[in-house]
Amino acid sequence: MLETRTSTCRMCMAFCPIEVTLEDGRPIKVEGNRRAPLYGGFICPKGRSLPQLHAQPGRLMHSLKRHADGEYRPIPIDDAIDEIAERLRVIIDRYGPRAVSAFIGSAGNEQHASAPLIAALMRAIGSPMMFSIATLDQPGLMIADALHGTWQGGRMRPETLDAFLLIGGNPIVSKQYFGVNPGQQLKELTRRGMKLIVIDPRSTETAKRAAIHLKAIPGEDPTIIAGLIHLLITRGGVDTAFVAEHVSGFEALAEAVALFTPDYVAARAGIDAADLIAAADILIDAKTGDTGPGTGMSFASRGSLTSYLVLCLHTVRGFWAREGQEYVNPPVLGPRIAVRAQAIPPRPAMGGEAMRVRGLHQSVAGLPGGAFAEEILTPGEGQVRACFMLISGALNLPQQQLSQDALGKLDLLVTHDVEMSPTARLADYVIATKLQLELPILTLQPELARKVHHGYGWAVPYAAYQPALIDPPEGAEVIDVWRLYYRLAQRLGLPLSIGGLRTANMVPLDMAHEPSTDEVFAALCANSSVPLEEIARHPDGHVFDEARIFVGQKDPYCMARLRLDDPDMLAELRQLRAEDPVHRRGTDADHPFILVARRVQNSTNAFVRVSPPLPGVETNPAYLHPDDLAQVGATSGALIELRSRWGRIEVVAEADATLRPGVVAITHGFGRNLGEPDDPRRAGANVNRLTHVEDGVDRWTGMPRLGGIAIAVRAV
Ligand SMILES: Nc1nc2c(c(=O)[nH]1)N[C@H]1C(S)=C(S)[C@@H](COP(=O)(O)OP(=O)(O)OC[C@H]3O[C@@H](n4cnc5c(=O)[nH]c(N)nc54)[C@H](O)[C@@H]3O)O[C@H]1N2
Ligand SMILES: Nc1nc2c(c(=O)[nH]1)N[C@H]1C(S)=C(S)[C@@H](COP(=O)(O)OP(=O)(O)OC[C@H]3O[C@@H](n4cnc5c(=O)[nH]c(N)nc54)[C@H](O)[C@@H]3O)O[C@H]1N2
Ligand code: SF4
Ligand SMILES: [Mo]
Repeated sequence: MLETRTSTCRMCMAFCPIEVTLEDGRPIKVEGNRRAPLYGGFICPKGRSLPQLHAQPGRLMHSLKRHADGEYRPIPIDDAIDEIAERLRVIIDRYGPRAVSAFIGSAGNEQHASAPLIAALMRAIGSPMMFSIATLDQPGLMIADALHGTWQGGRMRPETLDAFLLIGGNPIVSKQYFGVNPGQQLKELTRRGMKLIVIDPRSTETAKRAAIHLKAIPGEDPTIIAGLIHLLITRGGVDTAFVAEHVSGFEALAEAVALFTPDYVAARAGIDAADLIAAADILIDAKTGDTGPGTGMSFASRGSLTSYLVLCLHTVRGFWAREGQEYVNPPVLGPRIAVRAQAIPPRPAMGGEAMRVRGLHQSVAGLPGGAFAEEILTPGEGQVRACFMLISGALNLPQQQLSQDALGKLDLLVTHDVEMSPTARLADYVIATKLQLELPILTLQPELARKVHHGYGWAVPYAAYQPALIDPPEGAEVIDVWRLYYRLAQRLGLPLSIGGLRTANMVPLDMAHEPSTDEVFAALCANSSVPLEEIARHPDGHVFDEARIFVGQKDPYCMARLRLDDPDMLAELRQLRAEDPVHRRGTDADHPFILVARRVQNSTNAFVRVSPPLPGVETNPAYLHPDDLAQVGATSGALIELRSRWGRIEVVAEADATLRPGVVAITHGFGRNLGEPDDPRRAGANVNRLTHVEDGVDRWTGMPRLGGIAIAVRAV
């Protein structure tokens, strides 16, 4: 029997609406849902490959336990949970709650209730040791929000923008910013007159649409942004009325950026001074504008400083929503809010749990993920001995050797997966989980992410709920991830409360009768702007006009101001201005190239990939400019060695004329564990063998460099 049902792709945060053709209950075809609003039927090859993914050989059908001989054997889920609960109890009794950790990553894309439930369990245990991959992504955005303050009225509306400044991001591939059908959206916005400015060492798919592309040396983003602010100030680009009413510290900022003259910035960042001035003039001419810092600027170190300067630029130009504008990204699943055209004042960026290593500390962005491995490896009181991994801990954490040593030292490592991934191959227990079409979907993840990163979510009140479309394969024992944490709490006699979009208002879960996933969603969305039943009445997803909000008038008693002169930030900027840039970069005769990260269309991080692979992700090649490739004596398809000061990998080379010469780009989330045979042509190579937790550490977030790394390249 053939039938067509609607759902949503969760292979990345774009959450594209899809139409799934089922034959006898199995998916055979996935297309974009043309009846759905906003997306115009767009999907990408990953979405189209969902039927293949759900029929994948190698799918984990049962949970696994590693035995003393190192072999994994199936274990009934309830036995696994009994055993994990018992081991947890022993660890907590002997070492205290801090010995239990969790690490949350992108697994929540697919399993929306997983992160809130592990958070609830950690709270119930009393452990503060919950790490999140957000501190190895763009955590500087949260630091900057804290130290600069935020604008209650939010951003300017995308469809009204005259200018958009993108700093180290590539939305057409990543869907971070303009996530809804980004190619089409950018085409329409630029046709309407929006001028795009892109800072990127690569002529990306997005940079090709830019009015100005600053093809800069990686890591020079703070230099360039400081230079742009200086030009705004000297060329009449300050929104003086806005600054007078809502801002403090203008003079100090103006003084700190004064030395960032166009000639200095151009020489240091390897760009043309005329292009920098042209970019500034676009921003000055723009009545409305927005900015999008991406991973490129963050990975190259100093992500917090760059993010802070980007907010300063924003505020100097007055690029914030004014009274009467429709609020961007209103809550639909979260409770209705009222917003005004006024500042929310700065607050401290640091606070919470102290790490036992390198003086690192919790910040508003969370516990520093860069300290995770050392917290396991460093003996003494408080040492971490158990971990629940909701991420690819094997591949995506910095310094693979260190992370793998740490994971190997744990008394208890639990992960969940749909395949025997590199992380699963290190775990004591692997809980077999459902795949996305076997799960209900709610647009919770993007709405939550939006609270800390404005590159996600929807500018209009869009939401969707669709039920699970298919059953797991016959004979499989697979669960929704959240049930693991719920049942562990039951075994340990701990009551759980959850609060996803409303943390101030915790909802207790019924611990006697296991709820359905829909009931957990309902608890997470308690007091939602639009009732979940109403959302579920729209199988194509819907824009809920009743959830639109408008920016209100400033409270006459509001004294809050956005801050341009945070002393630590301005000190860091002065230090940058005084340093030797080449020394800072670490390039020399032995390490003449700079390695950067890049994402590719057909793979999301280390997320399960179909086999045979989609085009372009058979492996993760190292992209080099053709002249650089010729210089190292290699050709596309040949094996080359990349060597940093911390490690080496062998990878397939690929010529890419869009790169700035001297820059090598590679995608993360490939390769194998150390000790397993390397196979760069089929498994790819793990770029985190070239990173180090103590390299170029951001003082606020503890995040090490994941890009902008000096390396050597040679033919193998
Ligand atoms: N298809 C796909 N989509 C994804 C993902 C994926 O793996 N695949 N991952 C998701 C995740 S987890 C995230 S965080 C987002 C990230 O989203 P983005 O930040 O947009 O990620 P990228 O597409 O890698 O774009 C980063 C860009 O920064 C440039 N760059 C490198 N170094 C520098 C530098 O020092 N300065 C500047 N200015 N630019 C630099 C790179 O050339 C690259 O074009 O994407 C998400 N979406
Ligand atoms: N060098 C370098 N390092 C990076 C990056 C980089 O560009 N360069 N990017 C960083 C960024 S921005 C991010 S967000 C992270 C991304 O890293 P992660 O947050 O790890 O994201 P994924 O790799 O998508 O996570 C998918 C993996 O999670 C595991 N997993 C755990 N639970 C489940 C589950 O219930 N279901 C499924 N399907 N899988 C589960 C599986 O091993 C699966 O392969 O990497 C970071 N690390
Ligand atoms: S862009 Fe592709 S992977 Fe991302 S949600 Fe849409 S179809 Fe899925
Ligand atoms: Mo990320």
